[in-house]
Amino acid sequence: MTAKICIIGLGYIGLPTAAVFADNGYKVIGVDINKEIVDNLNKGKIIITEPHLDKLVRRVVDKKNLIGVSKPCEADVFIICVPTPIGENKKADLKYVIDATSCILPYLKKGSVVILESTSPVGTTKNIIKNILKKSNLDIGKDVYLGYSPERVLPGKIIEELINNHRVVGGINEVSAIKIKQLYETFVKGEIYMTDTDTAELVKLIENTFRDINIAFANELAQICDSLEINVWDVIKYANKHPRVNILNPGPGVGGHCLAVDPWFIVESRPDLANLIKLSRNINDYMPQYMFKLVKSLLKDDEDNKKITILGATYKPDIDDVRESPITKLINLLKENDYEVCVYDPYVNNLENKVKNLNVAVKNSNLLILGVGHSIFKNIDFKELLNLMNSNILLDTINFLNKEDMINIGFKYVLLGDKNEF
Ligand code: SAJ
Repeated sequence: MTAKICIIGLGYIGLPTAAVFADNGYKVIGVDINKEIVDNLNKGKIIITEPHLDKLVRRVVDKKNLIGVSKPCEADVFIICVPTPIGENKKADLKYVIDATSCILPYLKKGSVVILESTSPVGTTKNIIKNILKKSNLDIGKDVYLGYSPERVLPGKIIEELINNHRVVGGINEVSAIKIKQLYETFVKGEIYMTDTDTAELVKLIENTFRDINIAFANELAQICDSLEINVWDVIKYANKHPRVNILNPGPGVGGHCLAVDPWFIVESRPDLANLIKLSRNINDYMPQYMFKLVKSLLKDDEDNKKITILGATYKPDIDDVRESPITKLINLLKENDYEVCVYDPYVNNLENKVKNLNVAVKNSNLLILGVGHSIFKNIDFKELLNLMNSNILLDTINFLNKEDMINIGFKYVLLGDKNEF
């Protein structure tokens, strides 16, 4: 008989995971404390934007393979996919993980499998989760199998990557790792590597930390190039022609709920040793302020030059997610300093200062900022926008636009990391 799976947390990871398991014949119960998510799910609808997810969810809900509920229930497998935010102190807040684990206690039985998917500090599965599960009086590792199985999916490509990426599974013992591997093998086409839970937790953290450090390097280079009057984009392009060099792109900062958060979990474990990791986080976190300084210098602190229009507010292109977005941080800095900010982002609904009509957002603007490179922005008629503006200054934070084209239209084109003096 096919196992019944209970997935706790129906966010960006839990919902796609639930849908993919359901599509592979499992009876899946999706649990979320957010009533809107659950009610929509039971109507076959989703409230996030993610390619192919809507159709998949509709299909599995119609087949009754996936249902949404607000509390966990009896099942064979429990997968915890709840958020692990950081607090003001930059330490992981494990409240949701602890609550979710406690909630499944009454439903544990001999043979149950418990899997943590949430990105967590090293030791969370082996210490915190295991200790809570022990309250069931079952032998954790023998009666109940426990492990950590992190996702690696890229927002915008979640379904594709859920199925095709390799996976690392950590068990609190070998039999737990084998059980979990067997479960994911039903849909994962990549390799599944087995290890212990501490290793799997650190692997997940260092993947995002590796990327964060590399982006910090690019962001530091952008600042150095501005001051040396060299174009950072050319520097990176030519350096990357070396067979063993692959520098990432600078930008207005690093957002999302992964790169901007996960490295802190390593710093939390070893603050005395995680120097490079911490420094990189701080470099990336500084970028919205660097953008703000650049904006101030472009507008020359003139009282009459206060209207700024920003295109894009999400943390990266072609998604609707604004979590930790560097552009929303820049918006706040500008507002705190009395700039009038209009934001145009067709992907985001609930956003302060959002103006739905692009022309209205741009009218009488003193500065146009390209914050996010949504593909649809390629279709914008920038000449028309220039005619509506009160100035001709265009700040491209991501090297999205063609410099020559913009100059030919009549813009004063300013690019992050391209000889900006301030
Ligand atoms: N960014 C840059 N420069 C770059 C690349 C990205 O500034 O060259 C910025 C983006 O604009 C964005 C942030 O970094 O603000 C993060 O974007 P991302 O596309 O690098 O990653 P995420 O956060 O959408 O997804 C990451 C992925 N991790 C890695 O690539 C190592 C994904 O595979 C993980 O599953 C996901 O985190 C997660 O859930 O942990």
